Amino acid sequence: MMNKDFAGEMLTTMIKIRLFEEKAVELFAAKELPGWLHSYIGEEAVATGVCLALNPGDYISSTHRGHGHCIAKGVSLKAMMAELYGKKTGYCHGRGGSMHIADFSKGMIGANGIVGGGIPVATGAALGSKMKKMGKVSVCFFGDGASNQGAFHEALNLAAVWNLPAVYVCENNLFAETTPQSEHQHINDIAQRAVAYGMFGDIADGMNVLSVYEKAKLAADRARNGEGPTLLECKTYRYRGHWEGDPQPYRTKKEIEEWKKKDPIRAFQQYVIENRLLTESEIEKATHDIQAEIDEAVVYGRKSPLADVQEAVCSLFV
Ligand SMILES: Cc1ncc(C[n+]2csc(CCOP(=O)(O)OP(=O)(O)O)c2C)c(N)n1
Repeated sequence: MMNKDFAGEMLTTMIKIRLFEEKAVELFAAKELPGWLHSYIGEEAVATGVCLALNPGDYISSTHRGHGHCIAKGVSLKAMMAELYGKKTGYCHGRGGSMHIADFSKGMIGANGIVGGGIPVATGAALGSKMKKMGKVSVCFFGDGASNQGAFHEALNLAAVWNLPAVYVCENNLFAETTPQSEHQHINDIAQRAVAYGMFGDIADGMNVLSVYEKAKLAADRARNGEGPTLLECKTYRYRGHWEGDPQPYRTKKEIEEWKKKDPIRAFQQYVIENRLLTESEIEKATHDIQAEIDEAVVYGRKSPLADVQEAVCSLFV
């Protein structure tokens, strides 16, 4: 039910993801962050709507574009930023970087640089939850490209056969790296694939956090009530390149600008103001506080020590 607190949580989660990502982009361009960076800007409504439909103990697995999922599940911005910096105080002690953040205490069971890699992981967690009668739902996020991986088909088939409490959230942002969806699969709606496994398939407007929340809540409730898994496709769009530095010859600036008109944060901000759930000054204050939290995380990441060289070597070989 929409009330002031819930609307505030939805909006601030999306703003936190956007501002974190903008800062990460800036730091990466300044060569402060090593490795690779895949920005989630534009897709904030998906992680936010799905994670707010879950209980704190529920599981999520994520992808190479995973910062938004982590933030929506409540992980520490400091430990995340430190991991992006490759520092000892990061989630993986600086060994994993941007694509490998996990925080089991928050139910965030792992981001994954292997496309589709998180799908069997979340399926295993769903199986564990069912076998141990834990009552937890397991969600995995993945892209349209990942829906062509063998792991996707195997995992969804087993989840249906075993009636697992799983929700498969496909973030269809219309591109798999540089390949448009129309060139890598012969369907528009990935949710159609649910039929092949005998599970429920649904579609949400991934630029509308309320649409995502509503569909994710239905799917999570079904999973928790023993009614089996769901394939939930969220139609979305990434504003930036596949990776930071991507020259993007595969799409036009006009297309990007068209999608920005549907910006999920601006749209929801308008909704909460029109419905008198929040005021502009409340939103301004919340945004200011979030920026301060992110700036603190950056200082923490910057100042933290690098991991010891010995830690880079597996203890088996020392
Ligand atoms: C198994 C595997 N194959 C290829 C790659 C290289 N790769 C990284 S991201 C990506 C595209 C993924 O597209 P999609 O699943 O749609 O996610 P998106 O990047 O759009 O969020 C590819 C092919 C990889 N990391 N892992």
